[in-house]
Amino acid sequence: MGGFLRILVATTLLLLSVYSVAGTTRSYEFNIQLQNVTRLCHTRSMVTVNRKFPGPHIVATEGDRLLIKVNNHVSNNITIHWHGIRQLRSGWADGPAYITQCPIQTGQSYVYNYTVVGQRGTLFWHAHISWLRASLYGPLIILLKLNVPYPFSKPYKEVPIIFVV
Ligand SMILES: *[C@@H]1O[C@H](CO)[C@@H](O)[C@H](O)[C@H]1NC(C)=O
Ligand SMILES: *[C@@H]1O[C@H](CO)[C@@H](O)[C@H](O)[C@H]1NC(C)=O
Ligand SMILES: *[C@@H]1O[C@H](CO)[C@@H](O)[C@H](O)[C@H]1NC(C)=O
Ligand SMILES: [Cu+2]
Repeated sequence: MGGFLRILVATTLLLLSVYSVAGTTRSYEFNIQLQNVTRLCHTRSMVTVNRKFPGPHIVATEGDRLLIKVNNHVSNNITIHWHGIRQLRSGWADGPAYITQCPIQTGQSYVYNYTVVGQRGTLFWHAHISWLRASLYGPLIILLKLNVPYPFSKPYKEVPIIFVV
């Protein structure tokens, strides 16, 4: 292999490894919609994400960037907060209405854009305006980087459980 080609290959491998350390981008779409939900024989019309209650799982690996596009199709103003995520230089993605952003109004969209740095485990996301968190919430799971072991023996299975009080 020629010297130049060898340098080119080495540079490419270096760039690839830097890229994998920097993490990937994961995109989600949250459609805020009304949905009839039945629990214990009673049916209620509720504000939901993607017609699911609880809402969808967000899954990321430590170091990833998350892009979550929220489209508001209901008459309420909406914001979503990523509970426990340290927003490093991305405060406008934190979610509290009238504190870090104006609410997403009916028919409008907003892209929450942030990286997950130095954190792992199961957190959750919820609405951060009025009482909408009563039906707008779901798990936010941050996986360990590849080849990083659990700080305990590897579980046989993982099931997210959300306690709402
Ligand atoms: C919920 O149920 C009511 C009554 O059956 C119906 O009028 C309404 O369209 C339903 N809403 C949705 C979002 O399915
Ligand atoms: C929705 O947000 C807008 C902009 O902040 C505000 O003017 C309006 O009063 C809000 N609507 C409701 C129902 O809170
Ligand atoms: C997300 O934020 C990064 C860093 O500020 C920026 O480079 C990128 O363009 C943003 N992406 C979107 C879709 O807003
Ligand atoms: Cu919270």
